[in-house]
Amino acid sequence: MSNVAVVGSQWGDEGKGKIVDWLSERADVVVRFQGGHNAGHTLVIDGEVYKLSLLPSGIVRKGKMSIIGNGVVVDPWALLAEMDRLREQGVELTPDNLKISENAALILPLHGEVDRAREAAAKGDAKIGTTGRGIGPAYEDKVGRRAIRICDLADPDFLKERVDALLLHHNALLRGLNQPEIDGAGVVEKLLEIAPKILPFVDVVWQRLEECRKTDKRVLFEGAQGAMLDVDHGTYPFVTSSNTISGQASAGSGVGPSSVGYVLGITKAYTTRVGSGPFPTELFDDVGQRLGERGHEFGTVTGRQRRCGWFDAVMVRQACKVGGITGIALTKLDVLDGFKELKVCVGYRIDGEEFDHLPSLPSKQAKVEPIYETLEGWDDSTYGARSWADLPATAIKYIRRIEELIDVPVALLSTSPERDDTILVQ
Ligand code: 2SA
Ligand code: MG
Repeated sequence: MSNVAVVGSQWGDEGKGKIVDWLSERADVVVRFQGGHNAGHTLVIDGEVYKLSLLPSGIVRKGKMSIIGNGVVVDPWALLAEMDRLREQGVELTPDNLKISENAALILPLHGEVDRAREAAAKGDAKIGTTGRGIGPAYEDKVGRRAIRICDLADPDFLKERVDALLLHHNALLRGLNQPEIDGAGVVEKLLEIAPKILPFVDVVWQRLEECRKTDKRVLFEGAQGAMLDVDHGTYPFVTSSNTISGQASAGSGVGPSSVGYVLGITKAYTTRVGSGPFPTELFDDVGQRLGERGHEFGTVTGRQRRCGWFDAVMVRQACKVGGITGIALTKLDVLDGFKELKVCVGYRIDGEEFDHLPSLPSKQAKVEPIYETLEGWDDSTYGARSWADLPATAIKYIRRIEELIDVPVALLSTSPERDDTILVQ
């Protein structure tokens, strides 16, 4: 196995957790390179359920190194709480198996407050439907060059200067809104309180990764969210605030693009989305409801019900191209068991004009009418199938048609949440 990047090819929740776990068993190092605790993966190992949000999935396995890369925004309190939870479950966390990049930006309590206040103030369609974790405001401060970074925790005087510079910006906004200003000394005090718990894990991550390259260690880059939530390539402004595509694995951890290796796009056999924004194949009828119920489509982070619809081959093809996806892992095929017929979106119509891609203009995205192709369904269960021969012929046809439409091969097929129910496609 070369290095592998695992990314979502739709709007997140494609089932990355299971595949990442499956691959992390075969990797030496697992790296998160974007997002923050807006991600949520549930891992089931030997009957024990682990809920991960910020920590890389490799953390629950012995002998693996887990890395939080510079591209991640780190809420240190959320991180410490997650570490405590895992320790209670018997997971060992030491500076040997967990490394946090010294140049990662922090999420502060004020970021969560700004995130939630904005969402509360936004009217109807303008709500993004964020996870309320402060992700957007934290990335804004990073790009605005006023973020507090992990390394700043080691220098109290410098930290104080940085907090003052940050609050110059935030307090000006609060004054304009007639809101009470934030006291800088209080922020510094809180940060210095947790600094001793975080600093032992801080490291020069790019050097660790360079050592891995030299010693042929296998690295797994663990993406969160999905391509259509990418801040550049997604359904902007209804996106998260980081680049979620494979290109970010390089910049968000400090390795060259050629070190990223194989790009595995996790792809659900239908489509779901949480939060607002365009969704061309969304179903508002009993079919959509059935997909949601059969697929248990509720978010791991916020528990929100996910919107459901048919497979959108136009969107996944676009995700595969912008993210250089080498092969896909197709998940949750069994949710489609028992449908008489299945629809797959093969093109878009906007104001009577046909499109082979999703245009960037939001007013156009909102008007997309999907052009469907209808495929025959299957009666037999595909749940838990462990070989190609266990699949109904029409299910194989469905998979082959998807490959053709997205122009990328299916490399893995996941047929249940169990790790062993995974078919490697040759
Ligand atoms: P935010 O909080 O600023 O990132 O929210 C902006 C939009 O991004 C959406 N979003 C997500 N959508 C699906 N899954 C997410 N996390 C996954 C999970 C983890 C994963 O909860 O299981 O798949 O890696 C996630 N995170 C953010 C959010 O709904 C807004 O539309
Ligand atoms: Mg998820």
